[in-house]
Amino acid sequence: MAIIGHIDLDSFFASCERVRNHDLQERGIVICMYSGRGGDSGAVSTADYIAREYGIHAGMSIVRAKERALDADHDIAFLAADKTYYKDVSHRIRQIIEEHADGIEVASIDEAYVDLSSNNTYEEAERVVSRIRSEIAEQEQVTASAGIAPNKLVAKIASDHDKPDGQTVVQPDQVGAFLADLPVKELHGIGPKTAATLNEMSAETVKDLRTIPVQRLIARFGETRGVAIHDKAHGNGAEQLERREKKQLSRLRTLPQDTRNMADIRPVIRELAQDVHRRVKQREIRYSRIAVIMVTEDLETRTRSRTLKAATRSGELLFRTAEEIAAAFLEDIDGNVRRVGVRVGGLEDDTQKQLSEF
Ligand code: TTP
Ligand code: MG
Repeated sequence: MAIIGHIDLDSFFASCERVRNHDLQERGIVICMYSGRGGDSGAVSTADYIAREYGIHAGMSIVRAKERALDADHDIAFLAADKTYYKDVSHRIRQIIEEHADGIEVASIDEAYVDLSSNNTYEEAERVVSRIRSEIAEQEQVTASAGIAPNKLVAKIASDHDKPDGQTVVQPDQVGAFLADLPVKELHGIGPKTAATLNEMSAETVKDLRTIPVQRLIARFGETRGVAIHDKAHGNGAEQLERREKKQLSRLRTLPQDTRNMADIRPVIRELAQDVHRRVKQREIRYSRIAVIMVTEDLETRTRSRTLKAATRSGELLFRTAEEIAAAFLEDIDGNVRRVGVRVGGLEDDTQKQLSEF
């Protein structure tokens, strides 16, 4: 059975600005997309959770937001959006997520679905998501909220349930109750126009919507859309992510303590190699490049790789090679190592299984 996670970063653009500007620690933040027509012409891109308390939100005109800020008890900073910077942060966060999940579907600059189905229980899936969120917070100082549910539709709604910095689990038998009292517009894919029509049909909440026979929805919205709305009301959504194959697979781990002793690092490399190898087997692929990643105590990330003569799916070769790379790599690193990682690249389908064994 599928277990899907949805991870959405909290007031993303504003959070990014707070990370790089210490003057903003205590202030509210509004990120603006200026129209280029001069003055304050333009719209609010996002507001942080302080500014939201004063009714400032995405989509509002900057002029209006500034009016509200005047009446606020907080000092609120207005900043122009810097998309290039947010994309960099987003990209790094995506890599953190990829290290933990079997599959990822990036839905926007600040949200991604993750496939957690290889976990046996919701408890295990929850632990994986907690770890992803704490690594994002630790490495990028940005908080994320998450939903864990049987499909994408419910996971997305669940990630919004306890924002900011929250995590909500909706197990299959809880889906009905979880959705029941939500306004219909909260169902992803039901826009304001459809919601208004449904309200006219006296469906305010999802629970109301469930009482409308599918035939009536089809008569009103057409076959495809009518069925889709009916499905959403019952919490039925996609259980599979859109497949975007990863070009490499990696696992990283923070060492129990900073060290440059190979005897401490070797067992971690072995575990990481086993983890990566497990996923290589699951995906029925072969790899032709092996890399070791080392994050030093001053948080610099360095990578060293080796290309094999032929693609393989051997786990033993992966461990041995990663170990060799790591030992040589340590010679070139000053000071201690904080995190290590193992990565495979040059991935291809394992169509010639027998030949590739060695
Ligand atoms: P959202 O995830 O919708 O919003 P958010 O991350 O700011 O806040 P939340 O904590 O509720 O998730 O959007 C992600 C980013 O996309 C947001 O930081 C800024 C940008 N964005 C716009 O530029 N315009 C918009 O209208 C919206 C909604 C978002
Ligand atoms: Mg967000």
